[in-house]
Amino acid sequence: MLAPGKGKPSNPDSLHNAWIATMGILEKIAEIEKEISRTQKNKATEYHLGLLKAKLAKYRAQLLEPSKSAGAKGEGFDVMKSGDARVALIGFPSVGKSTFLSLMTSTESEAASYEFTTLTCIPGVIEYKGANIQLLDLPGIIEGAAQGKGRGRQVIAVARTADVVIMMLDATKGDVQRELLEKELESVGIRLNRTKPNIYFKPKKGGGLSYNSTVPLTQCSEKLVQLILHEYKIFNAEVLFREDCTPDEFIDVIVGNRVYMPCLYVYNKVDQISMEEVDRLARRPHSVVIRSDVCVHK
Ligand SMILES: Nc1nc2c(ncn2[C@@H]2O[C@H](COP(=O)(O)OP(=O)(O)OP(=O)(O)O)[C@@H](O)[C@H]2O)c(=O)[nH]1
Ligand SMILES: [Mg+2]
Repeated sequence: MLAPGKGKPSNPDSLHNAWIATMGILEKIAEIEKEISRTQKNKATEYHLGLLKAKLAKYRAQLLEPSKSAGAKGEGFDVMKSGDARVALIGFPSVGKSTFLSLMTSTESEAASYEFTTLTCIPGVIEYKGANIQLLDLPGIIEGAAQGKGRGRQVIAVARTADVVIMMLDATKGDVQRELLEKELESVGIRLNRTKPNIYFKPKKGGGLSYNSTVPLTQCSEKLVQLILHEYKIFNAEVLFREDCTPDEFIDVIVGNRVYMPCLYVYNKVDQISMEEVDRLARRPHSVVIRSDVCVHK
């Protein structure tokens, strides 16, 4: 379905073709992921693994290209950026995102005990030391969100525009939610709490590969770099490693459209777990523990 006034109506044939193409790519991604997981990591397999990872990144990029026939799939919600910073609330359904927005801002976002209560993006403003912070409540996302499950793609598109992501987690659900969401965001090129790899990379018109490093490299070699570049049909380029990066980081640099974003892990509903557990979660890096269903007078 297209939003009113956005693009032409989709033709069922082209939608069907787009669906078949997507299924083909998904199958290829699943095959490569399987192969990577059953390949032992050692010196003898490093080239094979590097190549598989380059292929995986390529198929994932194809999956994320907005398809011409499938309408506004890759678009976010229409919410204007405002204030000094934008914070996106990302989390599974019913973890308490809307409760938190209503608690922190003067905006009320409906909260309820059933899943998928929020269906769109609801902005609120937090004023802190003279700064206006735009807090965005978003629909819950689930596994497979990056491939279009639920409103996953739209939610992720909004997350890419944020300055900070708050990953809200249900403290009673253990680490499963966090691992799944990190995987989803990772697969669409969002890198959480990591800095951009310090690699200079410039494709050239000729002259072959000029490969150099200013530090000893333990994870990449000239041959591996060349193999990965060939996968992207790049035969002439200047590559300078300024830190000991992994093949994945090198692939990120070639692909280029990665976003490096700070993420705060917020464990909500700590009233439901033991003090020892609260203490354990609170000591994790980039993590805070909260309870958001408290009544306060604003
Ligand atoms: N025990 C407890 N319950 C909470 C807390 N915060 C929120 N809840 C409850 O959790 C349920 C879901 O809260 P919502 O704020 O609607 O969750 P959401 O993440 O916005 O959910 P979706 O919009 O479906 O993605 C509601 O029944 C809230 O009252 C908390 O800190 N402790
Ligand atoms: Mg909600």
